[in-house]
Amino acid sequence: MIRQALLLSALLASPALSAVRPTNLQSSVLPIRSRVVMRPDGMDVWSGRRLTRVTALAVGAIRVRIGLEGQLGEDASWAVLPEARQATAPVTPLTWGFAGAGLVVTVDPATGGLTVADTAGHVLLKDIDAPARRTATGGGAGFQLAKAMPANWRYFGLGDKTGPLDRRGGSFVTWNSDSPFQETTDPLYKSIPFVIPVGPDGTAAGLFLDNSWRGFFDFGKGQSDTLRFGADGGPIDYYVLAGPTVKDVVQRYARLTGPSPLPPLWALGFQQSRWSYMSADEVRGIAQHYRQDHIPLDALWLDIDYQDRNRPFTVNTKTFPDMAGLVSDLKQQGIRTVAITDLHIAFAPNQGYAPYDTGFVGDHFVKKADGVLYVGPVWPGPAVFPDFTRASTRDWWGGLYKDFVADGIAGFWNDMNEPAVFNTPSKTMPLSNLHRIEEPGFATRTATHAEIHNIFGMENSRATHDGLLKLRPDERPFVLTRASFAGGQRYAATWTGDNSSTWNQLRMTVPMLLNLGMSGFAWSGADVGGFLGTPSADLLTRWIEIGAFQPIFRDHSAKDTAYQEPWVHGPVHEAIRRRFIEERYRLMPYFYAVADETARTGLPMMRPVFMDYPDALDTDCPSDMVFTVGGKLLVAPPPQPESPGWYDVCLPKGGWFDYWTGKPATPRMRGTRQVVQEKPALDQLPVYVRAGTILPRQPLVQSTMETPIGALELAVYPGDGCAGTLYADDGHSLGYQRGAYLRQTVRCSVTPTGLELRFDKRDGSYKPWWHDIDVVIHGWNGPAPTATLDDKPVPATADATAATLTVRIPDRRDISLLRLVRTASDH
Ligand code: MIG
Repeated sequence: MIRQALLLSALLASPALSAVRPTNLQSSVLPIRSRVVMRPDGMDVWSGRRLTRVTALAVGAIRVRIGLEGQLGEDASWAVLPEARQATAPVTPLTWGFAGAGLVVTVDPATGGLTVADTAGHVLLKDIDAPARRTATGGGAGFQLAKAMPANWRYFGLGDKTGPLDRRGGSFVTWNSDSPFQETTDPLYKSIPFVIPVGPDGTAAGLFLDNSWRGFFDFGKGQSDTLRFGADGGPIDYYVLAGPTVKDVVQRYARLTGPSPLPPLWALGFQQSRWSYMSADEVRGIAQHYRQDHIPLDALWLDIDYQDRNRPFTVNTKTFPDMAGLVSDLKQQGIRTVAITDLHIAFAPNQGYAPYDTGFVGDHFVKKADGVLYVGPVWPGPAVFPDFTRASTRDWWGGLYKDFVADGIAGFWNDMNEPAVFNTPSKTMPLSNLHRIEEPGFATRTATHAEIHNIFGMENSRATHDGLLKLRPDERPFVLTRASFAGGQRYAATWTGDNSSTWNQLRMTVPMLLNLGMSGFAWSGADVGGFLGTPSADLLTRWIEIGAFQPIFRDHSAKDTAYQEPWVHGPVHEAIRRRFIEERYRLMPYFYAVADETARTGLPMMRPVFMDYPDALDTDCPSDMVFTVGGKLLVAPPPQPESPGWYDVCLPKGGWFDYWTGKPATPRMRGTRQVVQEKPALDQLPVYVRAGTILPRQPLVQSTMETPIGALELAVYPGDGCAGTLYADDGHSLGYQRGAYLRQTVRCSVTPTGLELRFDKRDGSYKPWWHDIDVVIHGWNGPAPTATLDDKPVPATADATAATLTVRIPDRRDISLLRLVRTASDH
């Protein structure tokens, strides 16, 4: 035993794994209770009847499937892309294990338990005892796994659960629930069984339990050194993703489950919603108020009361007599319309309600265990529930959008899709209800609601997404879903559901959205101003300030609450709120360039600081409220936003600029940390820019539909690795997938005599709106230099007070060089 252990630790410590000779796997030195059978892409471990199959995948992950009774579950998944599951990687056999996919997996021969390490020898995840065991849950079909939790590791992910950013010490249930929430409410609307363990030096891994049943994750709450997780049924099927960094893990997870696709540009604008604007006239009034007050706005949302008797896919023609007219009038003002379409279909036989009639004829509704149609009460009264796990039902559902699409409605909102059911203690349908599965990889079979529940909302949003794509084949679908599962980011953006108008809940938006972003959902938001209750003037102002830097920026509130549009608290608050919404629009070229990065890599827009600056893991600065936009803008709201006193903001090592003044930040050292102290007045939010950033900005517009007038701005913050990316396309079609985009990197470097700005060659064929570029160099002291663009002189203006230098140049499509040389006397 000891010899074997020494051998294992030597292997794990060895960085040069390729140097390790393949060894005889069926070693007979020790009392062996497990048997390893190598496969070209992994191994099978037999321990008694238990089979553990470990497969190395090309995305840089291993997949572990365990058959406690010798039988593996279906090789199928709602979450993981088939191509990612099927692309396996070759492995190098080791004594009791293998190296492959950037990981080293070893088996404890006594227990069959697995240890997964990286190639540098860091243990990432280690089974405590056996690889899994049965539990009493789910009538004995449940299972549980236990992994060691080293004392100084942190755990992120699981989507928008409540509680601190670090899940350690918490315990959570994965069961999609209609749960208006408070500080510790669990479970919530989405289930994303994905966790990112992170070591103190930033070493990271991913852990994804691919199981749709009711499950749980206990991060050392039950037992402080043990991560326990499991589910009430279904296959034991999980993935361990290689790092080595958090960024790598998030990108691998995106390759496994699909990245959040590029949203339409308008979805990044400011959006106003309410449950509900009760008539077309009221909606027009809101639009008019926005335009009169010059507050930018891109979308207005119609909640359930636009419908006839809360029946999805109907319109109350008394209050909304001309939907197409309303939508087109709003569009004239640069405002898109989004409409809610809940999944529950009114149980209304023989009433000429087409969604029910066609759904019934097509046999599209979920049935009870006895085969009789299931009817449950929701907003329309008695309702039936589409069987979204069937491809044919999703097709039918997608077709229901035909009229709304013809009316020009731009986006759709899938609410209540946990699914929520009224008047029942479980808040959902009976677990014994039967769904039919028609899905490649799965056997065509029925499945109980217990198996399908957590993926039901995701399949609802998939049906909506796919339907919209069929109806408008060249438009990016925009769907907002409340319930979802791992992988659901492929189909829809999401929001955190029913929050409240309290200061605490404003605070909670940050860790919730950060963990959603690390769990694949880059496009997410929390109701700005809070949904339940009425925000004070100060709270709404602060919320708009912070929301302006979060991915989905939508003000929404519940019935029986006061109105919370930006103007409701008078001109002083309105002016502050307007200024922050405007800043969002000025920064739109940067937001959009990050969105392009997200679509290609899976890296979210809103990130924990440590994602780009691992030294931030090492600070003792309060960090749950701090985040970056795309890694370059660091937003540091007050940890006590209701009464900000002085607080420290830790700036990761390296240079930073104050975004608002444009001047270099002047942090003080506190131990090894650089710290700035802040005490922002109500109209201020601390934001810093990383030195070495080039931020694209644009002139103010009232909507992303409006063409900016003037030049594109490139705000240059000199520093190490100085670069920025320009991205543009038409903002709404799929043309970008066929080359109709613009992507261009711009780099800057400080030279002994000044500064140089290099434009790389532009990618893609899209012609942007701008003809000129204003290069604004921050931290420039002294007079204007000699400025030449590809050796031709261009005018440069220095502003001593702002410490900026502005150079106007024509748009640059090709490689070109802007050279700034201080005149000899200024050297
Ligand atoms: O039972 O459609 O979370 O955003 O305004 C409440 C009405 C139903 C819950 C959603 C909320 C929405 C509301 N809905």
